[in-house]
Amino acid sequence: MKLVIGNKRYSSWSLRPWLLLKHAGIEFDEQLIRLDEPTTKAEILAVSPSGRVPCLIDGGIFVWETLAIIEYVAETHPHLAIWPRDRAARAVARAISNEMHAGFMGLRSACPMNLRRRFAWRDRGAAAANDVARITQLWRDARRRFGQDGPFLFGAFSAADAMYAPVVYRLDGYSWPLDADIAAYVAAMLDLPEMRAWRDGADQEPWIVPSDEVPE
Ligand SMILES: N[C@@H](CCC(=O)N[C@@H](CS)C(=O)NCC(=O)O)C(=O)O
Repeated sequence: MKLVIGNKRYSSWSLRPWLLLKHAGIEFDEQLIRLDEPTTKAEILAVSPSGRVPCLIDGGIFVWETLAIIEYVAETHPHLAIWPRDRAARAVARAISNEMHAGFMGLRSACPMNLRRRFAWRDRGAAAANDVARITQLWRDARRRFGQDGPFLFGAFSAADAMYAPVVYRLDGYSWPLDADIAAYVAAMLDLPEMRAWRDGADQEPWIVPSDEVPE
């Protein structure tokens, strides 16, 4: 299996399946295509028909779109609890993962993922604040209903945590003020060896993508 990803510093979509595969202990090769270069589009289109990363390649099978990749991994590794085993938990995990995939543009555009910078707290606008309010509500709800057996949204780490991993980096990197229960979840995620490894990878990248740099 090969996972094609973008710059670790910026590519929030690439992080999600990378983290999931690493945390599950699934072996894969990694191909990084540098974003925002003159050759980027052609290089991505050679593997991903949407022209976007991530893309998972398994033999002759090409899977693009993050949630499709996650479902492919779950289907090909049924012995692993990629999604929670409990049906009610799994339904909520899929719902909140889709909610992440389809939305939260306020937060995503006001606070792009940028692992090489830390920002002091300041108001990032109503749209971002509304998104964070909704995200923290759904995290709290998942933890309260299904999180008894571990520090993650559904207790054990699952695809839902992978889907929200870039939000964790954003809340941390933009110094967002957090209630204690949400701060504990963020800390548990940041403490994952795979989250540290992704950040280490980002630290080694010299490349800057100007459109992803927020002026302060
Ligand atoms: N809906 C896609 C979004 C993928 C996406 O937007 N990827 C960005 C990088 S984070 C990308 O490929 N950008 C390159 C480009 O547009 O040229 C998914 O779920 O995978």
